[in-house]
Amino acid sequence: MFEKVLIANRGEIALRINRACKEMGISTVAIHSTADAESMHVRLADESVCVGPPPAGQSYLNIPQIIAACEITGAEAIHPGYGFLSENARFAEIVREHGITFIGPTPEHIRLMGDKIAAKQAVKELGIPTVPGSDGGVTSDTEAARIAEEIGYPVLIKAAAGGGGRGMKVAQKPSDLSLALATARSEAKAAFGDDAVYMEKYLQLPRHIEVQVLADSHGKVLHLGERDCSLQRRHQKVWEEAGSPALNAAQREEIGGVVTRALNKLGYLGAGTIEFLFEDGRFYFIEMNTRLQVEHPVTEAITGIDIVREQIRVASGSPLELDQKDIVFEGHAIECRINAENAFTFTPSPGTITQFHAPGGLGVRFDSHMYTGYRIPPYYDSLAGKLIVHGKNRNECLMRLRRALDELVVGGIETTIPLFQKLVREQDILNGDYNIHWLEQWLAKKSA
Ligand code: MV4
Repeated sequence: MFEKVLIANRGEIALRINRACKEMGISTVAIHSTADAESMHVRLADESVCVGPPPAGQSYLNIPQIIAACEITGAEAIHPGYGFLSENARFAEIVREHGITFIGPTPEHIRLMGDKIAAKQAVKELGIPTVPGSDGGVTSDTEAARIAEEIGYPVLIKAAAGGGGRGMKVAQKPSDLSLALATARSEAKAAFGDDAVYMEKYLQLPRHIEVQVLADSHGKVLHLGERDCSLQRRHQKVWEEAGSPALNAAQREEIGGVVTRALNKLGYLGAGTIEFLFEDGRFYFIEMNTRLQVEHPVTEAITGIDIVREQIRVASGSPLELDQKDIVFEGHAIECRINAENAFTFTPSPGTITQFHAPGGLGVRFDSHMYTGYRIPPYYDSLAGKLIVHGKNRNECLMRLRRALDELVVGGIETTIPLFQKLVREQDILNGDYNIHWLEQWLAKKSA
């Protein structure tokens, strides 16, 4: 096992990783920008290294500085968290070339899943269901038109280098196709420096359901069930649940089995998430994330498994101790992302926290780097905390969530707390009856 790990991240996730390390007897090194010198992640780590000025490009993304911080402190491994360098294959490669362990999958698997065309092709061959569409990229209008006729309209043009919703264009009918293709290509070129695009049938009212996996270096792959992340706005998840209100145990086992068999054949290592659209009882692969995700705690709540601990263990070569049959899903969990933003316009609201009180009690977890007097800097994302609530069943979970939201106090900045106060009282939410468009439609109705 590692003696010292460097945490290449900030905010709540840096604290989360620090906690796992401490419980494993591992010393920790925090990195931080000059804007984060007073951050909780710096205070809680054993050592810290300032890696640059506030802009992430010069600090949290500054690869030479991060490698130097490892060498100076003698850290043997780097946990990248989410965002920043977590899915940068070149970074994982550089880390490896310096004899440091990257806590995550191989650079090859990160690179494969970063290319959405190659990823789709690979998982399809491994038996994962995909959305009907082009085999590989589309270049010409005639080719696009032929495929669209075959799969039927509406169709969606997606960027190979995209993901997270950037660079997508819908064509409702044949006369939309040429412009959709040209626009998608030029936007992809401008955003990613790569104009490769592919085509899929556009699914109109799906849910977003993702399956969590963990794999060791001894050929064992486990699935930890699914999360329903359909409640999102502009591709930012807002509320996540485990399990999905739309799945039963048999469907969970079925998709979990398909995914674990596929990743076993792929020789995958570490934690990963396979994202699906789910419509009319069928799963369609969209992307694979090769990192720890923001919403991992809902899976931890229903399985009792510390996903970060397992990431560190498998990265060091230890085998997963559990078997699939030992993984039992207990109750229901919901996470609400507490952002430093206006609850209904989502306008960022950085500033000083003048009052803070975290909720507690049975089944309540609050992951946050906030404290009274902390100044949320304007340079990074607005996630200030995550409220995770676990109950025996979904109904108990929802009632507990109402109670926990009433206990939570964050003063001095605007937060998304009022949004959740409303959502936990909406009939569709109480019924679990929502899809990827529900939240934006609800917000549009509210502001009308
Ligand atoms: C789709 C889709 C409908 N049909 N693919 C958006 C993010 C990217 N990861 C994939 N996305 C979508 N792909 C087909 N064939 C609708 C979306 C989509 C979406 C997906 C998940 C969560 C929220 C979303 C919001 C809008 C569109």
